[in-house]
Amino acid sequence: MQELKLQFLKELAAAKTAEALEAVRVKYMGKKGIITNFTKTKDLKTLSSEAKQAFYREYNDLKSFAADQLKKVVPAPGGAAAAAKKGGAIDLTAPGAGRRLGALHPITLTQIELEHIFEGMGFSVYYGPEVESEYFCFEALNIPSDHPARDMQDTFWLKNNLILRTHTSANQVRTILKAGAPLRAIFPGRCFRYEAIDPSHENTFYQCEGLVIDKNISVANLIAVMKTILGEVFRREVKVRLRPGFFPFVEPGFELDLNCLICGGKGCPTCGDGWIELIPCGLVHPEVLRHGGIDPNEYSGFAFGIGLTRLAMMKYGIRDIRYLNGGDLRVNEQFSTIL
Ligand code: FA5
Repeated sequence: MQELKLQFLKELAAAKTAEALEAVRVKYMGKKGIITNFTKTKDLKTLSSEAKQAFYREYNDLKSFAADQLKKVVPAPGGAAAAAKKGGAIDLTAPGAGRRLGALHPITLTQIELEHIFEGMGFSVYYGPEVESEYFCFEALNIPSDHPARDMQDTFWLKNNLILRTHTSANQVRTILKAGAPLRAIFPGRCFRYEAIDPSHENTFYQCEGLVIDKNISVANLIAVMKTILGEVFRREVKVRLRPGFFPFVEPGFELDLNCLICGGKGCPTCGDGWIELIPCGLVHPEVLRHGGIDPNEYSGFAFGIGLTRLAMMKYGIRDIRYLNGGDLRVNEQFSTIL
């Protein structure tokens, strides 16, 4: 449903005329629309009653969300003619009702752009759950409960022992189990950490994980993909540095830092020392492959975790991460013409 929602939003934002908006309405919310008929395409018989309830709750939210979005931009059926019939004459001198078009959030814009670039390179896009189990977030990634690496990501725990995922890496083993090998996938999404907030740290932020599993994968493949992505996103020469980094689910592991585009590398409150930590990465640890049922003697792979929120900041010159979650329309409205 997340995918469907994003697809709907993309098409709605791309529709620039009344006809195009109406076509989007019919496609998704018309009598034979994709959202209207979404439940018919799913086999719900096997679901437990709680799962069914959760499914319908999410579906109803999606329907009202789509209806609300459409209400904002699609004119009422019949428009002025219908109004004239109902209430008699219309005052043609009255000011128009005005139509305030919304704008996609800069993080959403960056996510859509990354999805397009990766899809062009043969990657599939998966979205994992934000409420996650300890197993997929840590254990399956070679981080047992007593491992000091858990302290690197301060975790929000729920009362039922589930957690808010601290990183999109939580989707690695889930996806391997679902899609098997060979695999080329990205998983963009929201992550949560109990963090002290500053210009480059939020408690709620986005990452875009990437995972490639195939035969004879090496660090050279990883670097080639990283270079291509940064070239496509920034469309200009950017300075990066690669240094060793430790993550229990990759070996070897690296930190790819971007020379700060806010200060040009001089050092500023956003980056500190002129470099911004952007894409940790490395070759997939054999233990992770084993958790996914893959033989590490046959397959190898690489993984990376793009700091999507920070990438949006660098791309659009946003110097403080707090602007992005602040809900100040003056920030968002600056992006209304981009797509
Ligand atoms: C991780 O989360 C690893 N899962 C990344 C990874 C994936 C490594 C695959 C190896 C292989 P880290 O904690 O460094 O790593 O976060 C990754 C990126 O997310 C950071 O470089 C940064 O850009 C972004 N990030 C992390 N914490 C925050 C935060 N509090 N606010 C904003 N962005 C953040």
